[in-house]
Amino acid sequence: METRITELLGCEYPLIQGGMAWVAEHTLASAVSNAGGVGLIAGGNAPIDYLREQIRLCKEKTDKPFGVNIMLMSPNADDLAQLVIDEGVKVVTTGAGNPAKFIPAWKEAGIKVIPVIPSVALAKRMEKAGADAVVAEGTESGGHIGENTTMCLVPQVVDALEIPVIAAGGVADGRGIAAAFMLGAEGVQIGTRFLASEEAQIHPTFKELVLKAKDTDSIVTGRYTGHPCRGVKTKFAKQLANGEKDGTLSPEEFENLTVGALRRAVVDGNVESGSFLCGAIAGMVNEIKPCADIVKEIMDGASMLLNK
Ligand code: TUI
Repeated sequence: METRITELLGCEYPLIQGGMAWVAEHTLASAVSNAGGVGLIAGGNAPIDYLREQIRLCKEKTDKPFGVNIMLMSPNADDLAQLVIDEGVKVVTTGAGNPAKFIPAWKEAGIKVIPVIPSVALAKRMEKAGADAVVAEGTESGGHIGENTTMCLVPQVVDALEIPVIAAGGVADGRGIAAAFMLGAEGVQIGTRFLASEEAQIHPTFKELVLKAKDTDSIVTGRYTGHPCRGVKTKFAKQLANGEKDGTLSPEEFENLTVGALRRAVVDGNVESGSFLCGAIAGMVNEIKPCADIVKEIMDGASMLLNK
């Protein structure tokens, strides 16, 4: 399935793995790359020395292209922007901000630059700034999200840009890819499906929550802080949502409760105070498999539908 994305990234399939903070480390990223997609290591808020090690370990595990996701709200974003150049990373995606100031240096270093964007306006700014492609991320996605849905956002971004568009949000099988392609996307980004992979180095409780989730089991919290996030509707997430709704939690109290909550979910499996970020498609994820099987199954399904 060749598109401008497979050509741009030098991969077999037009599929990149989501840059999930605390989740996307070298074991997962290399497994997705070895399966023919493009795996990503997530920068999140992690220290630079840890990320340098992750990049080097990933290179040991795969000779296929892989990338790094830079979360632009991280205090380490500037250092990570330089690290990807120093370490010869081939692909960079960005999230939670506008990466325009970094793009010239990344292009100079030969890096393929793919900002994740939640709106047409930002997509246009990224194309002007020199991005090679964009990920148009619908509100169905896990983690930090915008308001527009994948179904509405993707075709509008496709119409507005010349560069290729990767669709994200609500894609977890071949039907999702086929649908994204019908909207004009030339690739997909998939996150939630890989939470339930053998290689995902996350607490078993997190995998269980994803496997058990139904269609209505994700929730968005934190709109009033300016950083809305989608995750599993645990008791803790419902408490946050209620506090936000009825005004019993101020934005400051909300922020205090959620500091470190991603780590508590991913590393500790702590359901009392952890934020288990995942997409609205979690209800469709019912089995833990190796990444190679997940990628093959998804791509076979997509090919079958698109060849019909
Ligand atoms: O970035 C993500 N998803 C994330 S980041 C994350 S870690 C985090 N922790 C606490 C608070 C916030 C994040 C967990 N999940 N997805 C890509 C994405 N980017 N979604 C939305 C955006 C975005 C939002 C605003 C991109 C650009 C943007 O631009 C604003 C501007 O500066 O113009």
